[in-house]
Amino acid sequence: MALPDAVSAYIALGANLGEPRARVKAAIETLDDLPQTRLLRASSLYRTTPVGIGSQPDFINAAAQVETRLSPQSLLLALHAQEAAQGRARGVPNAPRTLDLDLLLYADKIMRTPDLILPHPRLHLRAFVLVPLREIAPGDLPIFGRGTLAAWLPAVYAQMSGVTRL
Ligand code: PH2
Ligand code: MG
Ligand code: MG
Repeated sequence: MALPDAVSAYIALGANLGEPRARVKAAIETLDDLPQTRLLRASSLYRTTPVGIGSQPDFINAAAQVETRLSPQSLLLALHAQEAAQGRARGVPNAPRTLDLDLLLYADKIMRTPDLILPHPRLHLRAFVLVPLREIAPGDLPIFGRGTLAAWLPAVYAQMSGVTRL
């Protein structure tokens, strides 16, 4: 890795308000500008049907891998700052959003605090996360304590028709 002592982290990107395609593209590039952090890989953009939040506009989703020297908490704060910079209003859970940046995996870290759960607690249940992630990560990527990335894909088979690669 180019940053000494850096670790790999995976981030899910999503947007369904404003200009979601442009926002997700811009957000991917911004990941490379975060302190102590470099963008390693980014998936294609996907148009996805909303999951678990009723009737909303379709989402644009993507996944990215970074290497970072930030702690998980610092990385999360940097992602939240980026959401705010792109105009996201927080407050109403699951309201349509201009930009959602979720920390999926941070090295092999398993943690549970009020602010951050790693791995992301719903990552293995969502095709809009697993499909972009599979594009940039190996199938044997461990989703810690819950098997591999490839092993989880069949579990979201029913959602696959709602995920279109752009
Ligand atoms: N994010 C959610 C809830 N539902 N559905 C899709 N398709 N894409 C998302 O990014 C998404 C969702 C909560 O963050
Ligand atoms: Mg989310
Ligand atoms: Mg979020």
